[in-house]
Amino acid sequence: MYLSKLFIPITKDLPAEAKIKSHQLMLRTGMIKQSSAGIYSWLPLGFKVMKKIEKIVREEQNSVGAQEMLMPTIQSSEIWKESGRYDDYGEEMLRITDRQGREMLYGPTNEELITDVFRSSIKSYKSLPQILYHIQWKFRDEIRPRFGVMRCKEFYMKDAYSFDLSDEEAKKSYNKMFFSYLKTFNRLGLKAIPMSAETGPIGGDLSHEFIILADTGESKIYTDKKIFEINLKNYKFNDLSLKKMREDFTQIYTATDEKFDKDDFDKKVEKKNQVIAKGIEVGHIFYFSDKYSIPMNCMIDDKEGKKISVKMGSYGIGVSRLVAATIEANYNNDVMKWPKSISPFDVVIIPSISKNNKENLQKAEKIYKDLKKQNIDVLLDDVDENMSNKFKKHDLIGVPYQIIVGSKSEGSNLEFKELNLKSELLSLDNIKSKIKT
Ligand code: 5CA
Repeated sequence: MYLSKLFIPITKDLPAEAKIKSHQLMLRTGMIKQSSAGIYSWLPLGFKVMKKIEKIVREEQNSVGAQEMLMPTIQSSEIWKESGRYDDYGEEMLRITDRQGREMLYGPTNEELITDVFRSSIKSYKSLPQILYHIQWKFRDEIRPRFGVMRCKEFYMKDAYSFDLSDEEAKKSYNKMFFSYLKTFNRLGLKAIPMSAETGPIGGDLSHEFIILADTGESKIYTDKKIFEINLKNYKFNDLSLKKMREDFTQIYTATDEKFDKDDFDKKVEKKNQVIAKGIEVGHIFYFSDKYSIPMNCMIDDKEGKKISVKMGSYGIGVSRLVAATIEANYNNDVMKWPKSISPFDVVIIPSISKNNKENLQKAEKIYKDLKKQNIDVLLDDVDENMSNKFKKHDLIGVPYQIIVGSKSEGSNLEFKELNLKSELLSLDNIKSKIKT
């Protein structure tokens, strides 16, 4: 893509309404545009990053055997009346009436809808276990939407739902999701901490939040450095090993502000291992057994032909929130640097251009074509602007690698720079292999 053709409305001014770095940057680099309070359009740069995150989330869901489907955003109030949450959910639920006067709502979450799908299709223990998921827009009429897409009204969420025959079996599904979440956040280059959590309006008594470290996070967390040393590769994908994995994670001290007790922390965590940091919740998983299946009559025949209620859990990842959360986790010294796995481009070529010298631009175009052929997603900054402005702009956009075509290039060697590091002279072949690894 040529920068001059890209729809990327970069602004110089710091947006006054944006209080945190990710919100400022997403507005400044034209990743998003607010359409009304808590509701955003995703412009090409932001959309590209979100789609890359979505792809990783999807791959990791599929790899633990979850099956993708798609449920609608608009739901009927009937099923919510059955579960008892239609009144309980309160003002966060956006309620709509259709032309026949039927009460509808924009789904804030999908426990009821998936239970309805499940009860009408599955009748026998033979079809269990199942994990279904979708990636879909949700709406919560947040009283105080803030920090851009971090806490907004309309957001993009991956939500999965597990169905099992017994509590014991259901915990195995829970552990699979726990594992898949940690792998997902690793691939996004984030340090995630699973913390035992309150269940709120979703319900149940087993729940974990996944919090990633970021200086501007809303929650303060206390934990032990050891939690970052657990290597997921040491666990196999079987029930026993995944049970051990969850135990290994959950036996390590973690607490948020509300539950923090200094004496307990000092007793359980050696001074040199104590981590006190800020974090952002990017995922939340719940086991709530038959909270929905009993009132909604989601029953199946067990081996003896007896009717039993299905045991369920639900598992959410804030896909759109992750775009902002990743920025918060990676922003450093006024430079944004995307993890390679989700960067909007793999590399940017920055030629030094002037009115009477188009040689660098021609050289850059040649490199551009060459990289394209190798399936490298490359951005070419063909805008006629001085180099210092260009560098400032690319520090904002955060593409992790730069090829600078200017006075420093020598023969076939090019100036290559990894953001936040010093530049070096490398051959194009060496550059390609750096980008690809
Ligand atoms: N049904 C369950 C699991 S599928 C559920 O809805 N869980 S949740 O309420 O915790 O939401 C899941 C994830 O969605 C959160 O961890 C968070 O990352 C994201 N999320 C929730 N509310 C918002 C919001 N207002 N703006 C942006 N992301 C949000």
